[in-house]
Amino acid sequence: MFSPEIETIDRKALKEMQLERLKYTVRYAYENVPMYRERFDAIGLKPEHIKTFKDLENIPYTTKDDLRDHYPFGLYAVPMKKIIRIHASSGTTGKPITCGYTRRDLDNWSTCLARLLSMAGATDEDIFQISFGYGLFTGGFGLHYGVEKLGATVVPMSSGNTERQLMLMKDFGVTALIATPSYAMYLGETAKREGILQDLKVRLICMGAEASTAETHESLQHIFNAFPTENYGLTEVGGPGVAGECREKAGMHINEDMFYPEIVNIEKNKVLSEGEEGEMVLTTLTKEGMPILRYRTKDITSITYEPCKCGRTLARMSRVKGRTDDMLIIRGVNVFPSQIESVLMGMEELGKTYEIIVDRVNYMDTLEVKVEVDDANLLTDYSKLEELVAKIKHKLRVVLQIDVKVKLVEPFSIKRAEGKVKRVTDLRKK
Ligand code: DLL
Repeated sequence: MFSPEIETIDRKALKEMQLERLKYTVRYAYENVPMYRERFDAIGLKPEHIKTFKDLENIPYTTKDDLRDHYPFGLYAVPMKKIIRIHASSGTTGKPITCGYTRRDLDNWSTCLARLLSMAGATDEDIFQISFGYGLFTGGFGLHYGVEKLGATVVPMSSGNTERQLMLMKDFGVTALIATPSYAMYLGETAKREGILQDLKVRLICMGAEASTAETHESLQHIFNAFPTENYGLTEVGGPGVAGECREKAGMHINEDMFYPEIVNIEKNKVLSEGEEGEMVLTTLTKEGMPILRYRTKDITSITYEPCKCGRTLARMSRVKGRTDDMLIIRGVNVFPSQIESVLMGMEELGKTYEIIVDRVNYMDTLEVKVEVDDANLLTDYSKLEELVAKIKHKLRVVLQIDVKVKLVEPFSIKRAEGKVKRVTDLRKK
């Protein structure tokens, strides 16, 4: 363990530490960030009113729009000379949002990541290839300094150039790969196609930045003969490093000394209990550069506080089911792309890449899934093809309760993503 004193901390002691840090952060944000002071003053709330975890519920949420409205540096709590790094996330629409880090923030950030990598099973003997983009995106640099803090070797490859990625993985004897799940899959299937899988020494795959399913993890484990894990985070609270899986793969341990998580039902404005599914809301506990109170992540998950078999006492969040804004409503039925992925990735006749196309025809929503077959020969055998389409449709119907149109296409015919993958095209929005 990288920080055993924190990772196995007695929960009562953790709660005390969190409450103290929470009170400090609330006061710090109030005194140094005008937006928070104005919000508190508008409802007559003072930092000293926050005495318990329950009191936290009186603080209004912070949203992505708040970050956009204060672009670029309006939410920073320190003068710019104390900010030594800036990252940003563009999202798909609108202005980017930024996050500013002080020296201490960067140090805490790399500690968070070193912990997550170590709980995933990495040691200082591993050689990591980082295939997340380096740049304003938090993935590349975030993981980079985490690997260095762990004392392992970094190959700062960045994203793209798949052939070269594989060449270096082989030549450098890379033992641990860091990538999005979709890019890890692309690397795996390309290595398989080129017949070099047996030359790779990858034993660990650390993924993050996009949703994945148990079936995707199993496929990757099978392809690389390596242990897949994932970690979670977002630019608004500093990037990756919020939570990650240990070897038990029974949820992602949250770095609770640095982040205070709540699971909230936003419509009812209610903080939910252990095990209940809702939106993750995060408050930073140690951030100097840009403290954030009650950030609405839009990510749907749940939390358990049960101690883990690995010996850690840090709470665990379940795999993210999806984002509230990624949820599709098809003829009144809620559909998460992750439900479709679970079905497709669990079928060995299919390849690992798919697309979801939503449209409206004659006032009716339609959902089409386009997926690659594993073996191109299947596309020439009409009866087998029909049979497979029917099987997929049936499985999707069982999970989604709606009819889905299925189109099977040739292996490698769908464009691969090198960073975050975009699987859904919603033509209704046009
Ligand atoms: O994706 C930070 C990150 C980088 C996390 C590398 C892990 C590894 P953003 O670009 O701001 O930051 O996107 C944040 O990505 O709100 C989730 O919707 C999604 N996301 C991140 N990790 C996971 C995950 C980075 N493990 C948004 N599972 C978040 C599902 C994830 N979704």
